Amino acid sequence: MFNKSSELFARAQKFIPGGVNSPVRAFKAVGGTPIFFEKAKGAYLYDADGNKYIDYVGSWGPMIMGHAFEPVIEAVKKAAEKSTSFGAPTEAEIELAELIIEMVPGLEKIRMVNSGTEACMSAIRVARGYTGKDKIIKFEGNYHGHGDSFLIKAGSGAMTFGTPSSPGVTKGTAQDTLTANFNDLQDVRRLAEENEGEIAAIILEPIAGNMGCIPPDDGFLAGLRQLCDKHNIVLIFDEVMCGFRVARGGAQELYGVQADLVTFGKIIGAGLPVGAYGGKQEIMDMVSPVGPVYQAGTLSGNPLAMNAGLALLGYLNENPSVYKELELKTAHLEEWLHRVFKHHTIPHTMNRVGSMLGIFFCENEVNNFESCARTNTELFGTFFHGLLKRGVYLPPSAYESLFLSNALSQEDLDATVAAADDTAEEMAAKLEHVG
Ligand code: KE4
Repeated sequence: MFNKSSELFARAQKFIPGGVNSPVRAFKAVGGTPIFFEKAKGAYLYDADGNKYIDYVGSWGPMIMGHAFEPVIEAVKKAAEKSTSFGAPTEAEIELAELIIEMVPGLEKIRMVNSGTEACMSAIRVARGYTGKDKIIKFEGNYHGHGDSFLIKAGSGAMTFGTPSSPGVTKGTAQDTLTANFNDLQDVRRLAEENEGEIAAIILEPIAGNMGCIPPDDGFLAGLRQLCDKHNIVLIFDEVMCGFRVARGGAQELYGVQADLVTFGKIIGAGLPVGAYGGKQEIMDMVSPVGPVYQAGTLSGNPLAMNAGLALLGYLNENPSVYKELELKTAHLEEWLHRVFKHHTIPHTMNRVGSMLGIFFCENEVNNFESCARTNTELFGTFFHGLLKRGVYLPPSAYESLFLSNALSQEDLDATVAAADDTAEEMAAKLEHVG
């Protein structure tokens, strides 16, 4: 079933730490051997052993139209024939910047980088340069990449591995990162008042996607906006995950709250390495070479990545019905998974925003880090492997979100529910055994 993946994993571990280039891929949170993939098309992944899977990871978000989406492939092929990089400006960078600014409310200028981490690191540096203040507030369970300032009570892989605050981050750095409870305005208000005049930025995932999927409570984002206005703090929405995923204009459009800076990744590169940060001209013109805040990158604005992003975002911009279709597909999956878990008396909660879906095996509602941490991770492991062996690939961690692609058919959703129903029997038996 997984012989080739097992061989490849053994070989990979000789040369690459943990055999992976990103920790969450190592299956440590769910056990077993990571699957090595060979190809993918539309909603389907094919592993090194030739097994086929219905994909609910989508490379952690970029594959909103499914894998090897024709317009993207064609665009990358064409761009590659003209060289893979110039280290100099190209028209494609302007076109993608223009398109993102057209699609996202409130953006006036944007800078391309090579990852979501770089986008978030740069955004807080600019906020610090713009305000002359050092501290930032982030939220427990939010993940903004592996920049030092963010590896304090972080989500995603950091949470999965129990290292929400990573070694290697200096005390000097850590002291400038304050952590608040997600969806707890009072907690943020307290920190803002206790550190009056010292906070440069509040950065958050407006829809938390790195402790499962947790939407903002009503009024939370608007409350943060008011707090930032009152205390002269830069509000940064990290939309690396939810940007272009939950709506054409991302979370700002969905909730009608405007941040001062927004970070992007994933979908804007259609699977190629791209990040970006942007916002008001007054703030963004702090960035070198216009302003004094330095930020650079050899491959920033890479022509292959720009053309891939243009093809995918261009399609989404011209076909906004995709978001309605994704909404219906994800709502259908959520409803039928709920019926399966209910039928088998499996304690569960699901949170959904558009085509981001969080599945938690616990009795309680989940609206912050503490409640998310109560999810039964062992039971999630059973769920994960039960679906895997039935040809359905979920994110290999209880602290991640599922991402649906518009390539999923009704048959795919039905097959997923059937696999979950079979697996739920195993889960129920495990729960009975535990008593
Ligand atoms: P990257 O540096 O991995 O491109 O982006 C970091 C990042 C920033 N902000 C948000 C909201 C993110 O979700 C991410 C990265 N997401 C994870 C998935 N939970 C990447 C998967 C991985 O680490 O391999």
